[in-house]
Amino acid sequence: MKIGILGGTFNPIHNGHLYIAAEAYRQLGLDTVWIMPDGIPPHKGLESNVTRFERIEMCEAAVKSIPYMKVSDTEIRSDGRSYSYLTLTRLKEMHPDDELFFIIGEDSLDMFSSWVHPEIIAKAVTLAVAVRHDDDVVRDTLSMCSQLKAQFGARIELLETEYMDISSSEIRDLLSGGIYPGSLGKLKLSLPAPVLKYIADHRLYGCMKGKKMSPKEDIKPSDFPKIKQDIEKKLEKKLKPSRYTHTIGVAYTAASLAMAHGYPMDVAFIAGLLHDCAKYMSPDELLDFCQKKKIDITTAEKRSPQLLHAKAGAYLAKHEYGIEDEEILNAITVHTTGMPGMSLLDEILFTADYIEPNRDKAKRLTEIRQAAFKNFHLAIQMILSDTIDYLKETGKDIDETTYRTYEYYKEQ
Ligand code: DGI
Ligand code: FE
Ligand code: FE
Repeated sequence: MKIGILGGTFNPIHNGHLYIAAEAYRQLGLDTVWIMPDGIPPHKGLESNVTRFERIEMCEAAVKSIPYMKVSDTEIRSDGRSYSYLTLTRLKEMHPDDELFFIIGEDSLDMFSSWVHPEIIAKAVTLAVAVRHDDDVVRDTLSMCSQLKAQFGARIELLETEYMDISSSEIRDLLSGGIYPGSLGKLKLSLPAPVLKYIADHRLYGCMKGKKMSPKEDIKPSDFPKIKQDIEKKLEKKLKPSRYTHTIGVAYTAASLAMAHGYPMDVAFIAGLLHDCAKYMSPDELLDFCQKKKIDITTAEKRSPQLLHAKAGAYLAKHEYGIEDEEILNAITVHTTGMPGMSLLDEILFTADYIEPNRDKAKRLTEIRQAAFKNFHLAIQMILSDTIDYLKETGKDIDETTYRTYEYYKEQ
């Protein structure tokens, strides 16, 4: 087999990386290309506090729809310093009968002789060098190639590529200003859609900074206990004791799911606390309230007004509890019926509401609880399927959104 290996920090992976990988595949007739994120590179620390787990998941999201690419965790698992010569010899030992192509840019070729043990690398792999389509650059690269061939016996293949004006550091800069209409165009051009979604869902690179938690400021770890306490005090006065107990259960379960799936746990906790904050209202009161506040009411909600506690809850969270974070407000809005393509926080809240420890009526609870931490989307699909069954059995009207959400997660 001919295997291409594209190493890098991938912080984050972007379309420039995928382009080079695809050109190597095409021009060299490779069978597969492995995207291999590094551990902590010897020469630089990471500038953002993105974890290796998040970098690898972004890579996985990026290659998901490309059949010939996969993500290799060989290097990222090696703790600490990861020198290319070590990783590449290990890979060669693991695949003695395959031909390995180490894909690098022409700028890295200049540095090659200063890498640790270039002669070992030259033995283990063929270098596939992406060269910008430019006469001067090609000429310089060719002369560098003959030098390296003579010095190390390197095997080198050239890849003709177009220059792409994309860099991870520029993407990080752009993201740190927030995802808003002005930055979205460039971000969409630079990043595969599933990677951009992952970044937004997991709030990486400060991209949600513009969205405030409260009128005052974002939740800082030091503010969290106070915000939590204030909301709890208010809720305890508003809700029946059993509803309050459920609420606390949802908050802690949402925080646990956030830990498991890589979402800020304090944000998930606040969403959990407030999700049923409108539950003290009767169906008639909910209808009244929503009419007064000009919240639109669907036919399904007219027939089953208790569904409106979700929308009314989001309204109260904003106006009574001072929450401005759109992600939290949206998660509350959709917590009862779900929504196709929910955000990570939506999914966390939707699931926490169903599985929190005080719940005991639903069937398959043990299975669903376990799935929620192991195969998240399967858990969501099970919840929707069981909810629809339950609503049918009890002769209740099923909101069209619930159906559409079920169809969506069945496909996932
Ligand atoms: O507010 P909670 O009781 O904690 O939980 P929830 O917000 O998920 O509401 C649960 C109720 O909502 C449960 O009885 C099922 C019902 N429900 C969910 N989807 C639909 C629905 N009810 C109707 N009528 N139609 C739906 O599509
Ligand atoms: Fe609810
Ligand atoms: Fe609830």
